[in-house]
Amino acid sequence: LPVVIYPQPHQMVTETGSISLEQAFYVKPGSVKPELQSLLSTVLKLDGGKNVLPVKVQINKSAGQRSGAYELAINKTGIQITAADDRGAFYAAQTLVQLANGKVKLPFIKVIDYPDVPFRGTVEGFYGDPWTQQDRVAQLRFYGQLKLNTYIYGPKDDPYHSSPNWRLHYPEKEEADIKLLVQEAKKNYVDFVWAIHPGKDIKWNLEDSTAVLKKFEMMYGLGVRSFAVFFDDISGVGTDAAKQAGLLNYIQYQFVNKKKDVTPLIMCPTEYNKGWSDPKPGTYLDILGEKLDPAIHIMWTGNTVVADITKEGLEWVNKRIRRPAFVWWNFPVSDYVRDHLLMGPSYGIDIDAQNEMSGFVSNPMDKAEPSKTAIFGVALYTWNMKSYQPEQAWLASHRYIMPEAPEAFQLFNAHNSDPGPNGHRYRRTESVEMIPYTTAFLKSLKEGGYAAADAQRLKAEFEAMIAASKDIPLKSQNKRLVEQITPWLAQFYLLGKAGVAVMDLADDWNKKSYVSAWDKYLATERYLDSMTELDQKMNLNPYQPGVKTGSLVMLPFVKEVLLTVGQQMTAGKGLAAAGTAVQSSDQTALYTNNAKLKSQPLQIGNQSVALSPALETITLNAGDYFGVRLHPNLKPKTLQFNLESATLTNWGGFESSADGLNWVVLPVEEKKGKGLATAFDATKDRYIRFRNKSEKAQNLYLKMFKLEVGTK
Ligand code: LTM
Repeated sequence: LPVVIYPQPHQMVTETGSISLEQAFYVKPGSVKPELQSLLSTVLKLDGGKNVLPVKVQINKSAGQRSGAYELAINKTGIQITAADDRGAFYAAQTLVQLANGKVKLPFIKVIDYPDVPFRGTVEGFYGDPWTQQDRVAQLRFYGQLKLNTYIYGPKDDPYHSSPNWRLHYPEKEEADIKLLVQEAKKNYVDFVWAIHPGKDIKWNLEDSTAVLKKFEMMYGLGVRSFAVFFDDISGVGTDAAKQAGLLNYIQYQFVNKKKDVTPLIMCPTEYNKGWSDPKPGTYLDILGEKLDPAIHIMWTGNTVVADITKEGLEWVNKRIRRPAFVWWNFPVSDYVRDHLLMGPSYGIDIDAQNEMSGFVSNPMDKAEPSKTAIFGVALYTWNMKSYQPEQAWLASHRYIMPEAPEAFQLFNAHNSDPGPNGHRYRRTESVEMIPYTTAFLKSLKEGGYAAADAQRLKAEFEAMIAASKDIPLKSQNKRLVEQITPWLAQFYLLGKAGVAVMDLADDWNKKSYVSAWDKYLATERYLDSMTELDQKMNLNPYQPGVKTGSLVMLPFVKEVLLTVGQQMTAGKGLAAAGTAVQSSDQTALYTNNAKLKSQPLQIGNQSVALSPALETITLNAGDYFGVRLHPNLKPKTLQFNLESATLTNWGGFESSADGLNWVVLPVEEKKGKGLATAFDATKDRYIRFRNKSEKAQNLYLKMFKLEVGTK
């Protein structure tokens, strides 16, 4: 069998011969670090005995070698490790562990290996519940095994990382936890980078510069040796490039240069993607490029906030910031689509971009364990870029992460990968293998028949979904992973059931078993209703509540088959009428002229229509507006809003209209951007919006814009 190691080593040559793992080995006492010794002892017999073979470890930093580079040789004389540093020796041992795991002997082998990207890992940089201590410990161990060396701590909802408490000490319990995490990170040769996010309320004076330094000193006291400063998602005075560079340089001179054992600083700029950056020469990015100390890394998310990473995109920014960007890849983060899981392959990352980046970190989901699927891909990509194949990496990740039920996990992931419509317009492939079958089946069904082979394949897939939703919790040893995907597993089961029922419906209808067909019709409807119920009951976060699965291909397929056969069953009556599309100009829709909001999804419930909340600052230019246009059968009742702007009513106003042309100003009860509007003309009003009435651009946060509605 070929030897497979993750991530794939740069050079690996197997030779004839092997050493039994019954063989005793010997490590000269004191010659290796304790964590290396304990790692080696997980697969080698190190307790001495007769005819021992030596394990020799040599640290030998030769010019130009990266941290983490190593050579490993296994031959009849024993095991030799030569590494650029202790991290490299640790990685050699990780390779050895993978060679030995589940085997009875070690092959004779020569490995020469090194990372392509100097800093590789994750940035816990999402909005929502931060990871737990246990989640983080498990991540750090996972990173060690996959040769990832960077974990940036920056959860947006930690008030001691961001406002209001970035100036303050962590409470005792949190301090103790961070101290333990730093130790765990060290054991796994991961740099624990602590990030501060002071830009929402920072004052550009000595007092606040000192406050940042003091906080870094506190974190240094807990063992932290790597630091970052984030200026993303802020507005106001904090966004000044020259001031930001000034603060970072101050930290560089007053802290990093003095400490000697602190790794290079990382900063996340305010204009962190091309879409949001001022293209004019001499503006924000050029100012950073010119003023920021060259030793400091600058993060970058790509051409947009959530984006593919391309060589050309990086070349563009690198010219401006005058250094290779440190990539902040917003995948598989799901804080803008909280009802979905992003379990698909890590693709859209350019294998020719190695020289354009200094680091590459993935921003994951708030669900730590499920995020490992994508992080596995990132580990393989950043270590050996040219060899990276997203689909292969994804397939391998299932066996690596859930060895007890890899097929079930793969099936679940295959149907849980697209985020659904979202404000970032970021979409992923989903249910790829099934698309030829769903397309062919639907086309022929509409023409009055279908191929049995297509139907069989689809039914088998729905049956496999039912089985997978049971197998995963039953077989997986990873209880935390199962816990984090439980609502989606429940929904997946229902989708499987609905799918089987709908395929049986088509079959019965085809065979003219009309009574049975009607039963299957009702059964499909019941499963779909249960899915809607579950969607309304679980994962009730205030942003994108609910639980979506198979939402790109498999669920629309079930609905379409049900509708098509239903139409055929009622020969154009009843159900067919339900399927008649509403005139598009009548449909409830988003109503805006603002570029950043134009893809913001609507959340349409039984009694409400809301704009899906956005996480980042929204800039409304003079005259810009956003709101909703209602279906003519709906009437507006109450508008609840939270736009988080203390001066909202000084510059903006709420308005309603019957035709989108003539507008009436709505009186509102409002405090600090939060409030209610109720004075609608319920019989006429169809358009409700908020508009920037002033003559200049204004900032706000779209936390809530929710209209209670009734039927006319
Ligand atoms: O991407 C950056 C630099 N900042 C924020 C993240 O905190 C957030 O997780 C992502 C995805 O919503 N978008 C951001 O703008």
